[in-house]
Amino acid sequence: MRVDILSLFPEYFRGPFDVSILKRAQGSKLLDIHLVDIRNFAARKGNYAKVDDRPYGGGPGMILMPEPVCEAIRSVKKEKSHVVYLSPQGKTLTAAKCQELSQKEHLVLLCGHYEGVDERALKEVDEEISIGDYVLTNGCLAAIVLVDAMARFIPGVLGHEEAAGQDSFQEGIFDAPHYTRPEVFEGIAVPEVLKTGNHAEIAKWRRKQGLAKTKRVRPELIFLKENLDETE
Ligand code: 4FV
Repeated sequence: MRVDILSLFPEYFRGPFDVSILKRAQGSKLLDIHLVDIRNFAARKGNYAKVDDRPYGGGPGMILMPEPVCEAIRSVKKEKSHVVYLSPQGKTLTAAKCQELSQKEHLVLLCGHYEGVDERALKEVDEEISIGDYVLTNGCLAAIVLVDAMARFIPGVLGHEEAAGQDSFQEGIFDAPHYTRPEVFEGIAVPEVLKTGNHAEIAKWRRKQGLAKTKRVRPELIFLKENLDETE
């Protein structure tokens, strides 16, 4: 999958994409990430490229101008491209959305900066996605989160032992508690059932534990799941 990430700080992405699973995914050409600097599409006065301006109607901060944003999007957009604008005003990112995006041929990610982007630039955007109900200083972080969570669903990105299919939220509920050696840690022993080798019993215990914690911490997920199951 090709991913073009449009931002004002391409250097922001050094690090997260250069290590571990995402580095390996690029090495094996499962993921082809390109960083585009929106400033390269701005009108230049001398060596100054203006990408932001004050908001019409007043108010704090600056707004990303429509021209450089639209030109940057059009510089990479193809027939099969899917353009996502990362912003707090988008639909909240979920595992299901990550799975859906992982099947796209070409993703174009527009990172928000300043107070946001001129609304008219959104005509080039297919959907707006938020990573959560809080405001970041820089939209690049949201793009990193999306690429990371989405890439896990690309076949071959995760080794078999890390299959995304067994993830939290795959069934709409939390993962079960995990244990590894030592068998007893500071007086706390690993639950007996996990040492029985009885896979049916272990799977039952894990599901029960996952459900119990989901009910306690995120009851709305249970509500969603029950409704989802009913509709399936
Ligand atoms: C955000 C979010 C987010 C808004 C102001 C960047 C910031 C600045 N993006 N999910 N939450 N973006 O807070 O996606 O432009």
